[in-house]
Amino acid sequence: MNRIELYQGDITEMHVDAIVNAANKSLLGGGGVDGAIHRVAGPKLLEECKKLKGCETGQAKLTLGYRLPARFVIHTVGPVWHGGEIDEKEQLASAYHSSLKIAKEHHLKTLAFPNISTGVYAFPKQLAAQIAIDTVRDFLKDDDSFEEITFCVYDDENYEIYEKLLSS
Ligand code: AR6
Repeated sequence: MNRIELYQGDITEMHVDAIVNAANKSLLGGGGVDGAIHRVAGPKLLEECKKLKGCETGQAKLTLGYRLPARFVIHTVGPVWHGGEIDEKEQLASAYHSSLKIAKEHHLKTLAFPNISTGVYAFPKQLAAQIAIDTVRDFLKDDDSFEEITFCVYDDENYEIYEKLLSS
């Protein structure tokens, strides 16, 4: 059974147990997918985020989803791309891994990821997709708790990259 799916669209509309947010270390909102998630979830999400006291790069923290269709939001912080020489690849893998781990700890079955770090944080899309897919596939090898992990892509370039990689 293939438990990895590809979907193109707005992650804030997804009916899953949790959506992952590509946040920054403050966890106090921002632009991109982070801004969209806070807009749809409403002000209670920011209230809860304030209590979390931030998050390190590569780590993840969970909140409720409030007005989102998703029950929970897993906020993770991807690395800013600086050329690839300062552990960006490991940090991106860690952001995916930490999100999966916290989802599993909370017995969540369905999870959707955006393309972490590939917007404002400028991580090369092809490399980011390879790391995302490898990390999720690796996690699912020893796991039977998830029903479905969806890669939610927004732009056509990421859609084409994921479509190719997932079929190989
Ligand atoms: N649904 C799904 N994907 C989306 C959506 C959406 N509604 N909106 C954008 N994307 P980015 P980062 C895609 O910049 O690079 C924020 O200000 C987008 O096309 O949101 O990790 C945070 O607060 C791209 O492929 O996140 C941080 O400061 C992907 O989401 C910083 O940006 C990630 O782009 C994080 O930068």
